[in-house]
Amino acid sequence: MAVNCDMSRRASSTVSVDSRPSKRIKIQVMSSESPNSEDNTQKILRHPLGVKPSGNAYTSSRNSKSSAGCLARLPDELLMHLLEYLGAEELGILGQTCMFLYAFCHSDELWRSLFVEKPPKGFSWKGSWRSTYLNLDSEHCAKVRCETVFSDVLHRPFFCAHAPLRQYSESIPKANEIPRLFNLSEEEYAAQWASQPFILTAPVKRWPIFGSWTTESLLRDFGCVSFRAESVDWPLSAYVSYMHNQSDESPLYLFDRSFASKMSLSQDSYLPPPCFGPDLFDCLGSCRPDNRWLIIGPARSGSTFHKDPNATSAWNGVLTGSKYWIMFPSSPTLPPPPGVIVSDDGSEVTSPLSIAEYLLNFHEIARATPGCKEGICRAGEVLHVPSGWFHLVLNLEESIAVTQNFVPPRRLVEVMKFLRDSPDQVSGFQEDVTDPYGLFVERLRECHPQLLDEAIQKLERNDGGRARWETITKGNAEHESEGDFTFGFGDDEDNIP
Ligand SMILES: O=C(O)CCC(=O)C(=O)O
Ligand SMILES: [Fe+2]
Repeated sequence: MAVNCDMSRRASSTVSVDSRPSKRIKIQVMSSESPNSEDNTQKILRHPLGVKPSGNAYTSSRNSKSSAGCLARLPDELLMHLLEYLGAEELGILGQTCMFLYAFCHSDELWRSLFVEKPPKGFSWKGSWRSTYLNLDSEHCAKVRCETVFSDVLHRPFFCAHAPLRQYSESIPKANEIPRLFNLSEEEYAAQWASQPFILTAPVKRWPIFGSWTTESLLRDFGCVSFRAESVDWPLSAYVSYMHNQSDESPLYLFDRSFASKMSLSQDSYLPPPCFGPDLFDCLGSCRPDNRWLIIGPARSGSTFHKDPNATSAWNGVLTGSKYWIMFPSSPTLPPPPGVIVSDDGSEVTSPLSIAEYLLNFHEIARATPGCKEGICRAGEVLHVPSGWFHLVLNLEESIAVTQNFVPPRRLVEVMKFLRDSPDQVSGFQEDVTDPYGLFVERLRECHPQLLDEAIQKLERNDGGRARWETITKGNAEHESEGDFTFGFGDDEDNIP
């Protein structure tokens, strides 16, 4: 009998391994629980090749690993890393040598990497990365049973690709709920909400594209247009056929910043919800960094924990489907969300686990962590992401959304500080913009001189605070009790709900 063990695996990959070898299969649920029960994480899923979790080796009289020759001496993680260096032909040959290596060489994540590195021209999606890369129809895919292969490296991604996730979006504790409002005025946003997450239920329903953009209508009108999905550019028709027939642990996510020109969108196809007011990056004109994206993905796709670029704020309007959000404020004195690692200088946010693995391992502790905010943004609603907030997003169903990043006057100082103090982390500007901070200050001086003056004063006050903080913390041990002094922009207390 297969047992699902909760072993940790792959320490670093952000793209996850998926071992499904061919077309979508119906997963057998080998449990007495009702198939509709949401508490399914303990249910035992059968891997398409019959691979079982490592722990099962202890009760089995046979273990195929022993026939893998000297490769059997390697831990599975290392073997998988080695296989990442092989090409398609080598994987094919090695995979024919024994059942154990057959299972490893079928790992779909290996084939996903090969595909992404060098996409075959004019491919059609065949249900798995391997069969698409090799242009194999399912009837031409051998199905070798690998019942005596025991490997978490192969089984865990499969388990994560199928473990029910919807339950994590349910029973949100009252204190964690992201407020859901009908609408806000510009004044209300500036006065009370610029540093808080919230969901608005009115504005998106007024967009001309709301109701008219569905997967089917986009496929009809833009099927031949290529969109960016992570590191590949695919015609929408190829992406939709992938989306409808895949079972990756981390499904490829369409995230395209040039959609408006590709789709010849008119100015009024959608408008930013008015409450967000002016976007101060507008004064950069054509030099502004990327600021809007079309997002399409299947259920279980989404975004792992991150903060938005350049300390900008964002809104994310859902046109179809629904998204579960879990968010945390950040500040120099707050730890990052559980399971998220931030480098000392704050420049790198590492969230090494897939969304499924994160939810399986960290959701409970994340939900109980002070500051945690959660909510479901449904079709016709828009969610506000305040500058600097960590967020993880899970599509509960196939979803289409539009997101836009902006600089509201109330968060100008954060953006200026980021551009000034973290130039190596600034992103999205064209290469010829060599000094984003200098350019922004210059343009603000022309367009919003008063806002600039106020922001510079706050920055200077903050710099003074920082200098004082550094004096206190550097070798001045008798002042250590002042260690709870924090520097901020005066508004920062509203960062913490
Ligand atoms: O829809 C998503 O996956 C979230 C995108 C995102 O991170 C954002 O809008 O800031
Ligand atoms: Fe984001």
